[in-house]
Amino acid sequence: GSREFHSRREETLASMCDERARMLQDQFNVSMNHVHALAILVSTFHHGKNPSAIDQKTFGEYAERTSFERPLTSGVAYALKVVHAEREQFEKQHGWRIKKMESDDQALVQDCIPEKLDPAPVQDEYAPVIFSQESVAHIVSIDMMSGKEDRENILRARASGKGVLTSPFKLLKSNNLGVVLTFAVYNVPLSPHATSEQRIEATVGYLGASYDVPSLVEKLLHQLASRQTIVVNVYDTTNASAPILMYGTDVAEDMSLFRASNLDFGDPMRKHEMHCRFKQKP
Ligand code: WA2
Repeated sequence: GSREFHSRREETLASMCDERARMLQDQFNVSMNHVHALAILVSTFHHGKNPSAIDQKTFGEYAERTSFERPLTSGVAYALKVVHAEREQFEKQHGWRIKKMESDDQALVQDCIPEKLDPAPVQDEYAPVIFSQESVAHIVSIDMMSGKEDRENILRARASGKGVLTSPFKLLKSNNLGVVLTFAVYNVPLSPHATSEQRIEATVGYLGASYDVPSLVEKLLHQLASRQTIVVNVYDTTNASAPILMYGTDVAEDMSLFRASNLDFGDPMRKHEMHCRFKQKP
């Protein structure tokens, strides 16, 4: 009867949605592990060797050649922790000023032409990007602590020692919403029981990856059949009363059959869900 038909449809939708959510979550988890390994690479071969065995060219090539290991990421970069007393020496050594992300002309920031950005105003400390994959070369020299989402991520990453995620925000040089994943790099191996003060003290930099969510989810779903069958949306549901749409087009909550599958991106501070519907009404 129609009830049986309805529950069959419900089961089909649930299993299709759960499968897609699981695929996205697994790909995210794989790339998160590789970003973590890159943080250890920088710790070992940049901070652990004198002279360093990594420069921009080496980092860029290695990042590019291993990008197949990080599905869903649009690029990786490394920002150094620089305290104010070291700023002048740092800028001399690199031959450029530390830039700030904010500007009176927001278009300059979004287009991200570092030569046109203002030098960072005096701060206790900075996080200028020194190494990057070619795809995010436009953030080199920018102080990542001068952007709200990047700054919060940096502070949380170094105090926790875990990989942490931003809320969705508009990435530089992109028209889409994305998220940034950050791991802190420490100058000594820390015990899992180290306090956050010990972690902050031992911090030397921040390895981050950016995820351009809409284009990357699109790529993932494209590989699957069923694109004709279901509509997929991805939300950041950290604030349950104000979910943020990260992928798809928002539809007014109608009463049609829909499934919410949980997505675990490994940061307990953030919640995500995949919502699926059938395209055709029965
Ligand atoms: N990476 C790429 N595009 C961005 C961005 C970012 N952050 N922020 C805004 N647009 C080097 O956590 C350290 C990367 C930040 C890492």
